[in-house]
Amino acid sequence: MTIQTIPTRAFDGQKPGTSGLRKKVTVFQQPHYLENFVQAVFDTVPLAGATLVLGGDGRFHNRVAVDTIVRMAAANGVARVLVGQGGLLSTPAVSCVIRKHGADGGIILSASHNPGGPDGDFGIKYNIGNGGPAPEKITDAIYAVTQTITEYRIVESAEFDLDTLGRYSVGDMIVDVIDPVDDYAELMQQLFDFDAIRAWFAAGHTLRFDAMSAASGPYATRLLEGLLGATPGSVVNGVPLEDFGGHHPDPNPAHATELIDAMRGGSAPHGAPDFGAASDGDADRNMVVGRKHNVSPSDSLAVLAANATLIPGYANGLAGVARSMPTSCAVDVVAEELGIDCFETPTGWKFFGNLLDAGKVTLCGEESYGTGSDHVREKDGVWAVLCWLNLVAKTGQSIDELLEAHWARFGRHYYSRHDFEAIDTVAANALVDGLRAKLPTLVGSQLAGKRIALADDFAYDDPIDHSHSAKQGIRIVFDDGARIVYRLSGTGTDGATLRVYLEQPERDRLDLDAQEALAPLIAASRELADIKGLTGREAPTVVT
Ligand code: VG1
Ligand code: CO
Repeated sequence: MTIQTIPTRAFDGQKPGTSGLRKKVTVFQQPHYLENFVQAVFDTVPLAGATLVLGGDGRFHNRVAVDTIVRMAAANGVARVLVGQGGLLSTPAVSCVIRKHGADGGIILSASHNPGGPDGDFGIKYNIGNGGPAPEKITDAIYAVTQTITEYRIVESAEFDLDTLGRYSVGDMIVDVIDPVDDYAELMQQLFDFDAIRAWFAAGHTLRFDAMSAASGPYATRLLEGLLGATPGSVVNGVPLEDFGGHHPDPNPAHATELIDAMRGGSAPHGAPDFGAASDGDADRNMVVGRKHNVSPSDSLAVLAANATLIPGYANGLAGVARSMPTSCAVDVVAEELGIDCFETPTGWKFFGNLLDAGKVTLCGEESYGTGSDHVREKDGVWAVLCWLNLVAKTGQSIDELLEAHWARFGRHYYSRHDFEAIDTVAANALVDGLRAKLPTLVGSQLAGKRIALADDFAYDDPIDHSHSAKQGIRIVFDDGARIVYRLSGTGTDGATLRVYLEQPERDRLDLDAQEALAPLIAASRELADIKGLTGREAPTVVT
């Protein structure tokens, strides 16, 4: 095995965003582009002699990238690589495998909910030994290396069969091709009441899980149809495709329309299923859908927190909970009632890692259809669906009944996110700068018929490692707890995406349409930021 040292030149813009480095496939196909980033990881994190987990969501370019990374790992002295068969490992499965096998880190190949295929997106992310996304300190260091890199190391070829389970040698390095589902399925069986869920299915209840032709398919099929006895065919779009069937693998009401139609009774031959769910490209997001309601992710976190002790893995209660800043305060109300801490972090799962490691929180979530717990260090789509199935099976209540009972007890936080995608980057920055400039004048003034109580640019001081993260989103909070939040996306690959998050808490009026309940805030959010004037956009491209 000859190690080659290949001269290279730095590329601009290899800065990881909210969740790794995401670019168009065509950008990743440039010679040396992926290699530079991977070498920057090896130069930043000492992985000589280490065990590394490797896999991706199966999108176009996944297999090419797996081969390159295995050859670079061998050249950089890695001792052992655990790679998912076919190059497939969901994001939560990577986290699970890192933890279970005591690996030193992992590389995940995914652009998550972004579309795939030759014209779609690709991405790469480094996870640390706790199984979670590398914190900013490490991603900043990786980025610094990419700016000055002059060479990378690689071996010419790696002889192993990615499609056949087993142990291979690549020079001195071991490559273990592992079943992508086994470790994850075993962990799920430790957390949930499989007997109760099995009995629920055996009683004739039905489920539709839309894997959106992405990574959750094999996991959902094994667990739901295989181990839990859901009728074969309950998992739809269950085979991962390189282009996700041409769809946007994003489980939200805008992109999982077939599922929503089925749950409203539209296309199902025997009426709507009892339980609806979907997951994203790399299986870390989830959407839970009842016959009547789509469960908003913020509500999902709150309902799970309130009922966690019904799930065996959480029977002893929760140490605390955490939510990203734009996520609604529904879970805060539950935490207060339970007498546990509730942490507010910046957007992105990496900010939950320290809190989870320190045992300060058990559950965490984001408004972007992300929910998770201390069982791994990533958000976890199939896990969230099993949580809800466990609650439904244990209580005998439907998704809609659980949700309505929750609102009746704790009040309802009407919530919506309006995205203005692919807007001009200069205009987007001007909009945010304009809001920042206005902040000092806002407190005490009236907007949407209410008084503004707080207006700031959210900053976070990590209570564990004391790192400081500034400029994490503009918050406008009203006297009654309503909020408007603005931030720019850190995962897009086309211009800029402005996200406007809207929240209105209500104690008594519980059955309004969310967009109607939020109408005054929506109008105010457009006016305050002059969205139309600065971006030319009359309306958002996606509403969730
Ligand atoms: C988005 C979401 C954020 C999530 C991130 C990664 O980031 O808002 O909550 O953690 O995607 O999710 P941004 O910066 O575009 O708003 V995943 O499932 O795409 O890895
Ligand atoms: Co994802």
